[in-house]
Amino acid sequence: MTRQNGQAAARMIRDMVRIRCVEEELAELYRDEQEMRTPAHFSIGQEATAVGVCAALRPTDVVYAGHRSHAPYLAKGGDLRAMVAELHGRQTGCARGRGGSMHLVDRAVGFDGSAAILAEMIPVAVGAAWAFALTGQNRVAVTFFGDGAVEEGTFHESVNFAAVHRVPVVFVCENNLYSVSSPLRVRQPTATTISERVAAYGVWSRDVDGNDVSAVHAAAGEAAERARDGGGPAFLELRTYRWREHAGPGWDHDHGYRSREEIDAWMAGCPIRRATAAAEPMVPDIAERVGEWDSRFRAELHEAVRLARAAPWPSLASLLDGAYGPGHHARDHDHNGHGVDHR
Ligand SMILES: Cc1ncc(C[n+]2csc(CCOP(=O)(O)OP(=O)(O)O)c2C)c(N)n1
Repeated sequence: MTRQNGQAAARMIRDMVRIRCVEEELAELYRDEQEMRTPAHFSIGQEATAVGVCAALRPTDVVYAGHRSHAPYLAKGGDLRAMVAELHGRQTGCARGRGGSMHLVDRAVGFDGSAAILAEMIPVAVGAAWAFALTGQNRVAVTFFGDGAVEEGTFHESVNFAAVHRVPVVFVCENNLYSVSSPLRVRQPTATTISERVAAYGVWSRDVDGNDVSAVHAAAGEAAERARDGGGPAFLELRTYRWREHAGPGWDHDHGYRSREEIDAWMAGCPIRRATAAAEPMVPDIAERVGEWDSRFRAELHEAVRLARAAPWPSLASLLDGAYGPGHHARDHDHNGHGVDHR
């Protein structure tokens, strides 16, 4: 085991700890106050998927996500303060306070967007990746979505199109076994897995332990490099589990749609704990470092919350900026919020 491997493992653990700390602190604030009025879908327990995949990408690659977007946004390097301001509806938010938790974006780091409509960003990612291929850019697009999004027609259209045109896109399905409270077995055929069905399109497809960050990283690296080298699209089914309720900060042990034993078993397989144990031989002080990161990231989150609360709301006059409709013209903004008028 090399020092480099140890450093890479430590970086991924750090990034997972950051997402865990940020989300746990946000969940506490959600529960105790009413400052953030956007529905939020936490990825607590699922951190290895976003971190393992994004660690395998280049800064010039782009990522899209769905409603459960905090983790991929942060893993791709999205600005934490802009995310927290967005959750507070402020002008300084990454979507200028208009999008909330499910519409994060940070184009400066290649987190090109997320949206609340299931599977909506999948064809967008395919389009972006196809443009990269057509213009000879050595970049890939990655799209995160849940097992529920696989039931949308546009998912199949997108996979079909990407397969036919050998589009450099990586489809990342975070299979956490549930769509809200419906288990996978009542929604999809049980005789085959999602990755097997996608393989039937002729797409390179892998079934991966999504709570093993090294396995996710290795599979994503292979997927991205194949796509980059003209090998066409790739699909990853990452098996993981969300610890909290579908939307919101609470636990749902008593809701009756999944058993206490099942939740406990998945929590015992915590991706951060597993990665830390695996890294110990290479990085003997890893547990100590995790402790330091833990306090640092919780403090970082509270500073971001303090800044967000002090930030201005979007002005009423700017309400229709960026919107299309009768009686006004589209007005786009670049990433820094400077208006670009197309009139
Ligand atoms: C087209 C569409 N249908 C229904 C919904 C409502 N909805 C929001 S999240 C969700 C469940 C999604 O499950 P999955 O894709 O597995 O992702 P997870 O929440 O488990 O991460 C549903 C049905 C929606 N947002 N969009």
